[in-house]
Amino acid sequence: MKIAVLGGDGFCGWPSALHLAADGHEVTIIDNLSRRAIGEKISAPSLTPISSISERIEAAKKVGNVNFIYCDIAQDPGRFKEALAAIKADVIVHFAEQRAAPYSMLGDLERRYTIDNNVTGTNNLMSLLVDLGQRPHIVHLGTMGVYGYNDDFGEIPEGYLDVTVKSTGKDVSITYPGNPGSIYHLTKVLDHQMMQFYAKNWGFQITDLHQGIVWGTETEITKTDPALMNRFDYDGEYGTVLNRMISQAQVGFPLTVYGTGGQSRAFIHIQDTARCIALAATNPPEMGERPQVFNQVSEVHTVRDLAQMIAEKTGVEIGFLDNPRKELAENKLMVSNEGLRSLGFEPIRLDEGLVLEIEETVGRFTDRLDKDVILSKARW
Ligand code: USQ
Repeated sequence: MKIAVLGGDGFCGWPSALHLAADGHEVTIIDNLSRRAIGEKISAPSLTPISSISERIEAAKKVGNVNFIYCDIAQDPGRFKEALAAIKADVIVHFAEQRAAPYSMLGDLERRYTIDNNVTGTNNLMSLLVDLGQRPHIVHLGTMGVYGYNDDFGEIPEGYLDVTVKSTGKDVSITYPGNPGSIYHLTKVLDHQMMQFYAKNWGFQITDLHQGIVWGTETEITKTDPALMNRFDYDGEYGTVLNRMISQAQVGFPLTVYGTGGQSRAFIHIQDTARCIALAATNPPEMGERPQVFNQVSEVHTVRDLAQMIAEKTGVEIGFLDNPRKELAENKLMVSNEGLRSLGFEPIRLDEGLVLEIEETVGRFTDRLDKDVILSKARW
């Protein structure tokens, strides 16, 4: 198939694009390189050395058919339209969004940038496809954070909740109530609503992947060539919790557990992200149906349990910090991941991959770690 990967230079987009190319698809990455630019602006470097986009694409040609178009899909709809018209994609995977919750909560500029970039980018995509008369399968990277973390509705289903309406007694399936915890998470709630409208009105096939917190760095493919290496974020704004703690352990920095660490979250390894994207891309819903939702998650842990696991394996201390975020101090989390499992998804387990990650990837680059960027500046 012809597959366009929007945001294919980022942490999840890059290994997913390579995986799709290795599967034999013709892949075009569309990206404005904003992740690299924000990294420089806020001094949030990747722990791993990553190649320039031209070096990446040259190396990717050995994996499969990969091309690159520089385009800002939110700011430059004209160029974006030309690219979509030329590619005529069968599938469009949409990662092209500002993806860090703490970054989105730093201040007015970052709140507006995140909303403008993410919501306009998604609307531009859908709206341009309407005018072009194209109906590719859209695979959108959403987040588990759209559901929020109260456990009033029991196990979190995949996108939709079966309820009985009190006044009529009718059984209906409604969109799971959005309960975002940051401006970033809010944009994914808005994206979902928008895509639901486009599917209903213009007949699209859409898959929304509500993904958990990604950990790990490399996939089987990115490991094969230093020019293909994936980025690894450990700073206070872009680093996700498990990768942050893995890297902190390497330099003896007390593990930054926010609050009691009783926050339960869903996790997935980066290799599984790439696999799930490929599974989703090749399994579209029926045309015009409301978006199909898969919860792209492997397992659930509390932050505290993860910190203990890393402390036991490495001997580093746990440093409990006042929680800079507005979130439940303790929560239960049960999540269904039936959709992807029914398509054959067999997740990598955290206890199997953790030591390997610490030793093989992060351990090689600890001299590049800047302790000054570990603590988060965002407060809400
Ligand atoms: N946390 C700590 N210590 C840290 C960093 C985080 O205790 O040093 C805690 C946070 O308070 C939070 C949990 O760990 O309770 C997760 O934080 P995170 O920064 O790893 O994840 P989050 O901000 O939710 O965002 C990340 C990605 C985002 C993705 C989301 C999936 O940046 O793109 O959508 O994970 S999910 O959280 O399932 O919505």
